[in-house]
Amino acid sequence: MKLIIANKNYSSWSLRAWLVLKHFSVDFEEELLLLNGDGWKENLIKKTPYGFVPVLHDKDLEIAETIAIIEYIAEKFPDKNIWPTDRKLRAKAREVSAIMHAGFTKIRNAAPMNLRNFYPNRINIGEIQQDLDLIEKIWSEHLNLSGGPYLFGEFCAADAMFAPLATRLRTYDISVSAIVKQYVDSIYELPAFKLWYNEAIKEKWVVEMDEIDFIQGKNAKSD
Ligand SMILES: N[C@@H](CCC(=O)N[C@@H](CS)C(=O)NCC(=O)O)C(=O)O
Repeated sequence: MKLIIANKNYSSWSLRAWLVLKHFSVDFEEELLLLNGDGWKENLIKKTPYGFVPVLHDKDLEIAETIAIIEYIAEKFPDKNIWPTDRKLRAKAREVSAIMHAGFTKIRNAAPMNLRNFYPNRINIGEIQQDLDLIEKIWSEHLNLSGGPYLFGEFCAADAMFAPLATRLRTYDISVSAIVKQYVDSIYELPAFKLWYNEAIKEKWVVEMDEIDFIQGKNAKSD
């Protein structure tokens, strides 16, 4: 199996799929396509079905879209318990993952994943408050029910879906409740996450459109 990903410092969707494969010890190789440099988008269009990563290759099958990749892995390896084993919890894990996949656009746009940097006091909290409230609600509800350290107790696909959001809270030093902060710490403590993170922080490529200076400059211009 091969997973096509992009820059580890910036590519939040790549991180989600990669974390599932790595944490659950699926045997795979990876290929990294750049989100920067001349012709990066043309290259992505050439090498992926829709011009986006991640993409999973399993022999003659090519699957795009993070959720579809995760579901394929969960089906292919049912014993790995990529989703919670309890049916009701599994439904809730899929529910919050779907919310993540379709939403949180305010925080995703205002505060892109940027693992190697630390940018305190840069985000206008008012602009992302709605998303922060949702994070507090979803994470605290499930952490209180499960007792942690992950949303449904053991790490599962829902945690992989939320991992990039957790990193944004740290990168932009966003103040959160104790239970949410503890969850962010648990993501950073996951061995699979550490592997990705240690490679991400060594990367030197800059994806300008994902840098806070660019985003805030751009916003200022369109105001
Ligand atoms: N809905 C897609 C989103 C994938 C996505 O946006 N990936 C980013 C990298 S994190 C990408 O390929 N960006 C290329 C571009 O913006 O043209 C998924 O769930 O996999």
